[in-house]
Amino acid sequence: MSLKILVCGDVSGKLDALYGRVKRLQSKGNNFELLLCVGEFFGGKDEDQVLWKEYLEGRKKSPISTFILGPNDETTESYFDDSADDGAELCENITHLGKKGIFTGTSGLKIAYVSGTQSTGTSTKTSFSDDDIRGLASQLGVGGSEYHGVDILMTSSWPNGVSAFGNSPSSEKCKSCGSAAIAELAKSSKPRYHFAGLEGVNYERVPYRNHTVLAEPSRHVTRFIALSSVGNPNKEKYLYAFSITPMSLMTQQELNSQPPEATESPYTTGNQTKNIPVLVSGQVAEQYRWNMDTTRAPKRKSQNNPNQPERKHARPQDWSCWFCLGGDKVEKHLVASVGELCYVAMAKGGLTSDHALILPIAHHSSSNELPDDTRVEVLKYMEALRTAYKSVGRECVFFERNYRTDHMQIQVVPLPPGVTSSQVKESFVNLGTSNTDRHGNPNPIDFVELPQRTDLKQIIGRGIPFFHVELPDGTRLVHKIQRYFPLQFGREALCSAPLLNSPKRIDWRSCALSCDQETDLTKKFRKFFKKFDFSLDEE
Ligand SMILES: *[C@@H]1O[C@H](CO)[C@@H](O)[C@H](O)[C@H]1NC(C)=O
Ligand SMILES: *[C@@H]1O[C@H](CO)[C@@H](O)[C@H](O)[C@H]1NC(C)=O
Ligand SMILES: CC(=O)N[C@H]1CO[C@H](CO)[C@@H](O)[C@@H]1O
Ligand SMILES: [Zn+2]
Repeated sequence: MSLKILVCGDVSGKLDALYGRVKRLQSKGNNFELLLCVGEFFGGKDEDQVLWKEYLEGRKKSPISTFILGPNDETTESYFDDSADDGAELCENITHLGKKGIFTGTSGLKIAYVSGTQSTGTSTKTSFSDDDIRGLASQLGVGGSEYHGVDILMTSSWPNGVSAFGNSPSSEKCKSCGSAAIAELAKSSKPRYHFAGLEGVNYERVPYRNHTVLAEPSRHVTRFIALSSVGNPNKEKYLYAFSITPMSLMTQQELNSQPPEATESPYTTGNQTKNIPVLVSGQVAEQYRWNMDTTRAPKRKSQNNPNQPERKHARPQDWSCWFCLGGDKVEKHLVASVGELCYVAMAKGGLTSDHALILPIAHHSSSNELPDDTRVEVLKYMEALRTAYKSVGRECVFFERNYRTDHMQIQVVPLPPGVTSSQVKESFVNLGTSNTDRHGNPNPIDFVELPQRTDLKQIIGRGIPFFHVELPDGTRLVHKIQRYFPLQFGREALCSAPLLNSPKRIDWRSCALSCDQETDLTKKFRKFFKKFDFSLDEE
């Protein structure tokens, strides 16, 4: 049973604007269960007081049951009278939740909440103390064997450090804003959704895990969403609509399914940066060449020579990244070829048995951010792979999605013999045209064709998300990602009938193989690619 919920950032007294918006959504047939407001609900100005009086006296009415936090500073304390700590119904359909607590809806949805900002000492009407947070944690029963998490955590303040390992918030100040105690609470209480306000910034972090991969059984992920304020001048999102089934009604499997883009928890304990040697890319490559084929002596004598000056572009590895070749998580058995600065791996759940990836060894987010030497090697691998597939009568497509990923991957997918570039183009363009957003509204993905010899960087600025595809005839199409972009888009286009004709393979998870099968594919691929693999050349 799924419930539709609305969450709003700071209302700051703009009740008419908020409820006007809610009524329009309701009039389109959306039946929302409740509206949760984080941050500051009331405004400090005289006119805000006047408007509120209309609601208090019943001349205006809230069209939805609304649950609010507050106060967060002195200017709005007076609205709450004696309810600041324990909460109260302020008027019909507007309820103040109070300073902190747990609220369970009739539907079984469990919501924990904390209002205010972090106090430097004892708690006040507008701030919470460490004791408040500990009190809430024990009320929830966190740490106990029966505790599995809450559906929603509402806090006015951001948790400090939430963007670590994730996408960056648009505002620089939000990389360090927020409360350490809220971060601690988010970590221990493991909400499925965590909402915050007060910063006037919309930030939707990619989901993060609440378990250590391989070392612990999987748990549900957390989605942290910060909302901007009602009527903000930048038109940033302040109202978030979503559907949720209370966790108490879900199977373990449903609850714990992991979105492919999930990251490490931003609140991991221990000092992640400690004991991590800074490696030089060439050294990592050498290590891997050893691991892959221990019968072969290393050939690049110069690299083992301690007198050799270090490479110019020494880049640290990110130990938590799945694709950093020097990191802890890279799946070694999928690695097929290792060059100086790039490597080739088999795609997990590939579209074909020889669907490969080209990746930089060091942590670079996209082909737009690569240093020149790395870019040159990427092109070398592209050419080598193109030639290899051609030798068996197949053309290939390269595509890259620089969105919700922070380590560049170029996907290389060989096509069945006879498929033409115009068929491939048509498939990508048609799928783009018919794209809809999460709510089913048209949201076409439009492509621009890159002129020959034009660098992607000239069209798409650094740091801007994009989707790029290169057809067999060298035509390159690029889409600048502005809003929601379907993560499986490239796979879906290639799975269409004239191309691979394999609609069941769109989701990589449905193509997942066992580790043994993957090892086998990698071996076969290495054998196939050997003749074309320049990384194996004797110097
Ligand atoms: C109060 O909220 C409920 C449930 O969200 C809604 O059905 C009802 O119409 C609201 N009351 C008013 C006066 O709009
Ligand atoms: C983590 O380690 C680094 C380097 O040793 C140090 O500078 C930093 O202060 C440490 N951070 C914490 C939270 O201990
Ligand atoms: C409470 C809890 O188990 N938190 C864990 C969430 O996941 C990270 C790993 O990503 C662990 O380090 C935390 O301890
Ligand atoms: Zn990486």
